[in-house]
Amino acid sequence: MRYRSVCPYDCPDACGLLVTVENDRAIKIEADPHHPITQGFICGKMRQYQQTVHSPQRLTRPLLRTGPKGSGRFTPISWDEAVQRICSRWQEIIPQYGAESILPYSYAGTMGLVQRNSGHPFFHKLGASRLARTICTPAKDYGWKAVMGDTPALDPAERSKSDLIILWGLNAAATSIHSMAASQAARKQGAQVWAIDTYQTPTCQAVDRAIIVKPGSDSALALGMLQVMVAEGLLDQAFIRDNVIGFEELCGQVLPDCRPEQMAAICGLPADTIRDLARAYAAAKAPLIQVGGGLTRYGNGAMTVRCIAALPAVSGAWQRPGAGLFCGTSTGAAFPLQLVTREDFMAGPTRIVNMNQLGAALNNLNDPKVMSLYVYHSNPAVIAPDQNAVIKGLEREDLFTVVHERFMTDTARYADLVLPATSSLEHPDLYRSYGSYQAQRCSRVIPPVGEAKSNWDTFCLLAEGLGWGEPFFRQSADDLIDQLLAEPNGWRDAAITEQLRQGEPVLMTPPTSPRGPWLTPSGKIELRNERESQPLPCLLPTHAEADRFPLRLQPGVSLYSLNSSFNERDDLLQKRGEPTLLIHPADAAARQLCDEQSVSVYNGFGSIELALQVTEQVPAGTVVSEGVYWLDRSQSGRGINALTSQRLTDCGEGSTLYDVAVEVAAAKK
Ligand SMILES: Nc1nc2c(c(=O)[nH]1)N[C@H]1C(S)=C(S)[C@@H](COP(=O)(O)OP(=O)(O)OC[C@H]3O[C@@H](n4cnc5c(=O)[nH]c(N)nc54)[C@H](O)[C@@H]3O)O[C@H]1N2
Ligand SMILES: Nc1nc2c(c(=O)[nH]1)N[C@H]1C(S)=C(S)[C@@H](COP(=O)(O)OP(=O)(O)OC[C@H]3O[C@@H](n4cnc5c(=O)[nH]c(N)nc54)[C@H](O)[C@@H]3O)O[C@H]1N2
Ligand code: SF4
Ligand SMILES: [Mo]
Repeated sequence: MRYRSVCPYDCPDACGLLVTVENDRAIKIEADPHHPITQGFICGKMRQYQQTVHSPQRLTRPLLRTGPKGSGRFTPISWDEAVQRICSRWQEIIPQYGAESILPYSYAGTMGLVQRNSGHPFFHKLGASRLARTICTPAKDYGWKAVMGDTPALDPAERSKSDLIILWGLNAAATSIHSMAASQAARKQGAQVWAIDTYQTPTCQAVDRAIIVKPGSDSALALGMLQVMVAEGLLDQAFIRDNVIGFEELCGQVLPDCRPEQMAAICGLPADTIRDLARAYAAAKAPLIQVGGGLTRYGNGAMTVRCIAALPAVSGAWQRPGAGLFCGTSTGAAFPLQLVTREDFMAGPTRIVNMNQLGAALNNLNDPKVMSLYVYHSNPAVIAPDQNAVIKGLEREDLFTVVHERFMTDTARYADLVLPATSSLEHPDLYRSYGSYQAQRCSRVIPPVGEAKSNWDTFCLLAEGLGWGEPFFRQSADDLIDQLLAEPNGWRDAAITEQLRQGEPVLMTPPTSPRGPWLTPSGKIELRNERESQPLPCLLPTHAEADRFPLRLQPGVSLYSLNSSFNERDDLLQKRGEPTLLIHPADAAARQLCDEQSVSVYNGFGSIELALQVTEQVPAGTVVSEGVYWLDRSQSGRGINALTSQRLTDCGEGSTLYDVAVEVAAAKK
C-alpha cells in the first residue's frame, strides 16, 4: 500500500511524501508528485527515510541508567516502570524544590503541530519552568517585525515574477531545495540570482553572482547600498512619502557615515562592488530579497534584518509582484494552537529559561536549582551552544534527566531514563511550513517500531501516572488534530479545511495583503521605530569583534544532515566524511598548516580537533565547519558547539551560533 505523509524535519519545504508499506514496514519513500510545493522531488536525506525509520539503532524499549552518567550503560525496563519512576521522582522533587525546578527542553525534531507542542499542556499544568525556544531565527523575526509589524509574508511563489532574486545568508541548495529550484526556474526565464554569503556554499556555485562578505557585516553592505541609492537618487520618492516613516532621519543621521568607502573594510567588499550592487538592485524591476537564518545569528542579527528591510522600502520594490523581502512565512494564526498548548493550564506564570543558555541554567540557576530536565525531540548535548557547559550540567549527579528519543543521542547517553520515540510514520500529525503557505494532515502509516510511543501518548501516560483526571489528557492525537481543523477561518475556507481533513496538501492564503496596508502601529513601513532602543537602522558590533581570537568560525550546515539528525545514517555519513575545518591557503600558510592535517580549533569556550581542508572556498579570515556530528565522530570528545557561546542576539533572545572567533593550531600528537 502507498500512503501520503509529510516530511517532519525542521526544513522550510515540508515536503509531501508517498510511503510504500509492506508487512508493516516502510519500504520506499517518494516525493508526492501532486504536492504544490514538493512537485515530485525531495532531498537525498529523505529518499531513504526508511533507513532511519527501520534503523537497527532505533530505541525500542525504555532504558534505565546502570553506569555513570554519559557512559551509555542502560538496562531495559517496562513503560509502566519508567512512568512510575519519573512520576515518583518528580513527586519527591516538587515539594522540596518547587515545580519550577523541572525544566522541559524541546525543539524541532518533529515539526507537526500536535507532537511538537505535546509537552506544553503537560508542563503548564505541572507548573514547570518554561523554555524560550529561541535557538533558530528569532532575531530574523524580530527584525522583520520591527520594520514591517504584522504584515504577512508575500507568497514565495511570486518568485516566478522576479527579475532579481537575492539569496541573502541563505544556503538554499542545502536548506531549502524547493526555493533553490524556484530561483533556478526564474533564472531560466531571465532573472538574475545572487547569493550573499560568508563563503562559497553550494548555493553560491549555482547562481549568477556570489558576493562573499565578512561574518556579521551585512548591515554595512545594506547601509552602503542605501547610501548609494540616496546619493544617486535611485529611489521611489512617491512610495516613500506614502508608505515609509523615518526616511529623512535615516538620510540625515545614519547614511552620511555609510559611504561605500567607509563600509568596504567592514564588509570586506570593494567600494565599487557596493556601488555596483546598489545600482543593479535599484535598476531591477522586481527584485526579491530572500533572507536566511545565517546572517541573523549574531550579536547584531536583528538590526541586520532591519537594515536589509530598508532596501525595498526606499526603492519602492514592494509595489510590484515578485518584488520585496521574504523572511519566511508565519502561519501561527492559521490553526487555533491554543487548543493544544493550553496556557490556561498554568496556575500562574512560571519562570522562563532561554534554551540557548541551557549550560548556565543547569550549572548556575539556583532560584530554584534545576533538579530535573525532560528532553524531547531535541539533542541539546550537541546542538546547543557552549557544549562544555551543557555537558557539565548533564553530568550533575543530582540532576534527574529524562530523554524521549528515537536514537541513543549524546543527550540520551546522559539520561537517567530514556524513552523510545516514534518516527513521523508511526504517529499522526498536522504540518504547516515556514517557507510557504502549505499545510497537510497525515495519519500514522506503520505501527510503532518496538515499544516506541509518540510525544503526545507519552505525555498522556505521564499525566495518568501523576493521577491527573483531566479528560484533556485522555484524548488521542487525532482528536486534537480534529479540533485544530474543526472550523474554517480567514486563512482557509470551508473547502480547503475539508481538503485538509482528508489529508490533502493545501495552500492557505493570509487574510491580509502582504503589500499593505502595512500592519505596523503607524500603518507605514517603520524605518524609524520609536519603540526600539535604536530607533533607526544602524551599524552594531558583533560579539566576536571583542574576542581576542583572529579567525571567524562559521559552523555551517551540511547537505547530508539536518542539525544533528541523520547521524544514524551510514549512507549519508559516508557522503559527509569526517568533520573538517575549511581554511584559506593564506591562513593555513601563516600558521604553517597543511591540507588534511589534524588541527586544534580553540577559543575561550573550548577546543576541538578537526581535519583541515585548505581551500579557496573560504575567504582569508573565515574558517568553516559544516554539519553537526554526534560525538562518536569526534576525535576530542567535543563537537563544533564547544566553540559557540551562550551570548544572545541584540533583540529576540536568539542564538549567536555564527558569531564566533577562534584560533587554529596544529593538534598536539
Ligand atoms: N541540509 C540541511 N538542511 C537544513 C538544515 C541542515 O542542517 N541541513 N537545517 C534546517 C534548519 S533548522 C534551518 S534553521 C534552516 C537554515 O537554513 P538557512 O536559512 O539557509 O541558514 P543557515 O544554513 O544557517 O545559514 C545560511 C547561510 O548563511 C551564511 N552566513 C552565515 N553568516 C553570515 C553572514 O554574516 N552574512 C551572510 N550574508 N551570510 C552568512 C552561512 O554560511 C550559510 O550558508 O535549514 C534547515 N534545513
Ligand atoms: N553548530 C551548530 N549548531 C546548531 C545549528 C547549526 O547549524 N550549527 N543549527 C541550530 C538550529 S537552526 C536549530 S533549529 C537547532 C535544532 O536542534 P534540534 O531541534 O535539537 O534538532 P536535531 O539535532 O535535529 O534533533 C532532533 C532530535 O529529535 C529526535 N526526534 C525526531 N522526531 C521525534 C519525535 O517525534 N519525538 C521525539 N521525542 N524525538 C524525536 C531526533 O531523533 C533528533 O535526535 O540546532 C541549532 N544548533
Ligand atoms: S528535509 Fe526538507 S527537502 Fe528534504 S524531504 Fe524534508 S522537507 Fe523536503
Ligand atoms: Mo533552525
